[in-house]
Amino acid sequence: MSDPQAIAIPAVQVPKHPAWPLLSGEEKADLKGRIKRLLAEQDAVLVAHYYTDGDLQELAEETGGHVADSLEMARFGSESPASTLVVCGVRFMGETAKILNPEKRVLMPDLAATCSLDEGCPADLFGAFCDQHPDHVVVVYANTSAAVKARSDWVVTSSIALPVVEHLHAQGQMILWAPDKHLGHYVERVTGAAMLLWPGACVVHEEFKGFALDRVRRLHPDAAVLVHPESPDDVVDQADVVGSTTQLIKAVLEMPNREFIVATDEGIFWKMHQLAPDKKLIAAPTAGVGATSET
Ligand code: CIZ
Repeated sequence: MSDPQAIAIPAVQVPKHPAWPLLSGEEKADLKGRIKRLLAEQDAVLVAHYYTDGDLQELAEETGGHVADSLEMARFGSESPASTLVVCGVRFMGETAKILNPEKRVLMPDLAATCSLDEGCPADLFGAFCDQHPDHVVVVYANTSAAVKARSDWVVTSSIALPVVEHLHAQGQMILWAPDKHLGHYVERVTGAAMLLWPGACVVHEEFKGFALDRVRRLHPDAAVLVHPESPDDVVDQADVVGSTTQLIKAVLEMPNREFIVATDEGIFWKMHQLAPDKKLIAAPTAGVGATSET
């Protein structure tokens, strides 16, 4: 099993979520009012990821909570005086909040919300793989379970992966990277570090197709292409900016272009629209419908 390509990672099951009824404006306002009251009563604060539904992001901001990437969510949770953190995101984000705030109560609205990268890297298989490469320093992406993080030497998010790997590479360390092979490959290309890559991938980003993006770019020649590095190489290769969610939002704000083709989960459009309402956002093409977190 020392060849990463030989690792049979489990097929990722997209969990069934309850189908929520579409609420009328009045029902939604009512529900929001109840949630606001409960947050206040329970000394709780809402922390939402950029990939969640816009209504949740709005509610987080209206109630003194925060909308951010996983690193900033964790930081906000630690700095908040609230004794309960309501983490709106996938399971690893709730786990990270609990690791950093063991004394706080951490709640999640949907415990079935998970991440295919996390699901595709079970701790026992991963541990066995690490054991076969004791000479490698283990760097894992934040999108993993607490058990996988516990087996690692370093934990990174997409916003800090490059400087951490650059640092280890400069020290001459051999690196084992998990779980996202596309992000790992991107990090290898930028840093020049050759890493042993766990063969996982994100079901959302893997849907983006290079040939289809090429066609959309021709239709929008003035649009800047923003790509998350969990995407396949032929998508990353067409990017004007490759970056984490926070870096892509910053690009929409700071670049002079009026149009952007965005290759990451469409949940991010809420924050991009909020900060740059005059800019046109185009979802990067997939083989099917646009990308959104199915897990
Ligand atoms: O670290 C995060 O929040 C994720 C999942 C993506 C990103 O690029 O920020």
